[in-house]
Amino acid sequence: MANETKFTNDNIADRVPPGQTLTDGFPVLHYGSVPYYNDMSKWDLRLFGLVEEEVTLSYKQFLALPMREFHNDIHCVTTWSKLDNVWEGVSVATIMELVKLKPEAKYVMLHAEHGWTTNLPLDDFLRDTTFLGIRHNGQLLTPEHGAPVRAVVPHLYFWKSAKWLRGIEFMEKDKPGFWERNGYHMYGDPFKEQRYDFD
Ligand SMILES: Nc1nc2c(c(=O)[nH]1)N[C@H]1C(S)=C(S)[C@@H](COP(=O)(O)O)O[C@H]1N2
Ligand SMILES: [Mo]
Repeated sequence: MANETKFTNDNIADRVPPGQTLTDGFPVLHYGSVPYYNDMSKWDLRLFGLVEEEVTLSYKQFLALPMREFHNDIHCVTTWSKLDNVWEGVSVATIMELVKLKPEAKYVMLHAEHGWTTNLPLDDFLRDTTFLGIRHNGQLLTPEHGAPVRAVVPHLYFWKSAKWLRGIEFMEKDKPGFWERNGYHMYGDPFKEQRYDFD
């Protein structure tokens, strides 16, 4: 079938988690200030922690990785959901070809600009729906939405989708990231409404 998508209109209700409202806009939400990169030679992406050899990718090296399209729905903990996003980015499978994980690695910390972090289990990071995005709905990411590269982990609340990604750390034990230290849930499944640490 030409133009096939994963989604059909008759299952929209199933795609909206409890307590969420649909938006056609694309709200901008983050803590702190938006980083603007004028000189891309200052940007890199570090793969570190429980790997045999640490890898640092320049922006040029990152852009040379194979990219593909991803279609998903996103769910923000502040109760908006946005369906049918079309992204372009690098799959996690492609990223994982660059490093050899040590067997103890069980969790991931995503590191963003200004020291912002978010944590997730390795298996969630390795899902084939998780990716590092550079484009959203046909446009390069704007600085506000995480340019040049953001993580996208669509099956968890959108705070796990680190904007301005600069590092991926592989860890043995789970550790709270920025919002997780400030009352948000360690895992954040929108369909289970895991919003806060007491949910
Ligand atoms: N680096 C960084 N990434 C971040 C955040 C942040 O504060 N810093 N906020 C998260 C939260 S709470 C949300 S809801 C989404 C919002 O992404 P958007 O502004 O593109 O909609 O980014 C997530 N990624
Ligand atoms: Mo959020």
